[in-house]
Amino acid sequence: MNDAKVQIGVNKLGHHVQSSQNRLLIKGGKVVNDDGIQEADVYVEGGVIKQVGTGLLTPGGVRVIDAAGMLIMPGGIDPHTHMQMPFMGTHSADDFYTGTRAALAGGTTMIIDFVACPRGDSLMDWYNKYRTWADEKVCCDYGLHVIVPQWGDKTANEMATLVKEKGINSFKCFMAYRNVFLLEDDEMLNVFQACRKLGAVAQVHAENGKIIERKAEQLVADGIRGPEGHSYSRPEAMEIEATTRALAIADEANCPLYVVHVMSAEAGEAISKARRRGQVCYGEPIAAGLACDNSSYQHTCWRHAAGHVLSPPLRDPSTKERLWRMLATGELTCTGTDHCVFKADQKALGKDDFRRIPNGVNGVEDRMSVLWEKGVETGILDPCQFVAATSTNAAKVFNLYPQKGRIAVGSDADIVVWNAKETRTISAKTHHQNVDFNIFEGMVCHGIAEFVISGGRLVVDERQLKVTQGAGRFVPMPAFPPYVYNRLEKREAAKSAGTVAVARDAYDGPVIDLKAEQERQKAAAKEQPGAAGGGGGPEAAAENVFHRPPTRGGGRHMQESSFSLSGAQFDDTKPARSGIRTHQPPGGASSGSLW
Ligand code: URQ
Ligand code: ZN
Ligand code: ZN
Repeated sequence: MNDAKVQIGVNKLGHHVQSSQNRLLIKGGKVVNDDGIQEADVYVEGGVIKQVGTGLLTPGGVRVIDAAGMLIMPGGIDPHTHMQMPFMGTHSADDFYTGTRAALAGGTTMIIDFVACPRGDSLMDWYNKYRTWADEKVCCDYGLHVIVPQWGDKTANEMATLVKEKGINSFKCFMAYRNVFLLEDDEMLNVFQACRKLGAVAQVHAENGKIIERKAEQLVADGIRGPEGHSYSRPEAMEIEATTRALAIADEANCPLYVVHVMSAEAGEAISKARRRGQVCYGEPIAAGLACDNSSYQHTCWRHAAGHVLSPPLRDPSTKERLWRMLATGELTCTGTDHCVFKADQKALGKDDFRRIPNGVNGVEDRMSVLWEKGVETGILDPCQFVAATSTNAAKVFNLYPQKGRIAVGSDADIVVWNAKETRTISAKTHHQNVDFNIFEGMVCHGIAEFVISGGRLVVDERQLKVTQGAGRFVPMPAFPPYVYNRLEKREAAKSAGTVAVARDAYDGPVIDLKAEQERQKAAAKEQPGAAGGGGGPEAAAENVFHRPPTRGGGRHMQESSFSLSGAQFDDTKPARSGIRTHQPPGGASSGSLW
């Protein structure tokens, strides 16, 4: 891990006191926003962008940054990181200091991490814990999403407090990791409904965790214990199924849904289809999924293969291309990293059993370069789309825009001066992430963060890191992001306009007496040959083949065969019926109970 110049506590001075050290004029570059590129200078003072244009008049004592031939872009926002997260018996190795320092080195000026509250614990306690951990360590601004591992009155109340008082506007549900995070469908519906009411964005880790668990058990029983088992146990179908289910549940709750780490192209397509149907939902591919594939799980070096273990796992090599296309067309919205690193000795917890390998890979430092190289250098994205995918869209979805995600007067001075002409080679030997492995090892990338400005402070100066521990701020994310909720509210109103009770005359005919009907059926069953105390013979034997109880209509259970060895049919002994009587007539059943 590279060393950096570290200052501690300078941020505790107010911005006004620091401003004399933080008057910056970025000159001679091209300003890139998601909606256009212009040749302009940018003047920064007191942590805020004060002027954008040419021929700017600026006060004396200004540090001039020469951006000739370079791009001036909004700093990256990584909406998906896990710093110092307690997980699988250990905790991720990058803490809020090393992780945000690495982020800045790569041109990312804000992270949104996850409060990882385990099942049974209080969301509020864990939120406070994360704030304490992060506030004293972060080198750049940060926000928090909150994981909801259970449902109940307390959860509902805590969610409300977090939104109304604590700057939280998004909650994540896990469909995997049983007994720790996994939520059942009805619990998820409750969380989504609560999000809708509070104006929050629901997020989901979409994998069918229970089926995966069974598959993993079987693989281990069959002797597959290496990291390849991680990939075999989590087939793409489990991600597609869970994504589709989550979308359906979110639609039912009229809740916006953000699907994190979309690793499967078909899962991405499910999101895209839902968007085309009008659903307010978003998909987030991550740098790993856009640049790596599942061949790494076949690597004969255990460390190498285990180093790529994350969930959902990397997919086949054709997936990357499809994810990229969906990002380019806007079918997928943001890019994150799911940065969650574990060193070799931590990954080794699973050396004899892949189920114990802590899940997670690096990316917070690498994302901007990897995406530039794989996305812009290949002609899939233009620089404006790059800005949208790495910064602006996340700012919009999580209600940080235009404070973040834009180079404009009044926006926070979170800026990267990007040198797209030069290349660097990614390596664990030179990166700043606190881990001895890099999934992008050896990748040569155009795009270097030549200068990075975070909250108006120059934190990367001609590629040299000069971070300040604790200088970053917690950025509250307000409820009801307009980018998300404006359309959702209209759509919800249009949807509910179609759900009206039909005016009709009340039914005043007879209603079946279910109790009497049951008694009658019981009596009839006793009369039948083969019933206890009734007749015997071959027909009775044939009847006994059908050992499942009859359906409520007295018919054969659909999972039973209608074939019997004697040639007798299930309903041979039943009187023929002239028609089918339905218990749920069109217009609804007359009783409140299902059966
Ligand atoms: O699932 C996640 O997001 C975390 C907890 C671990 N990282 C990973 O494997 N994707
Ligand atoms: Zn996840
Ligand atoms: Zn994650």
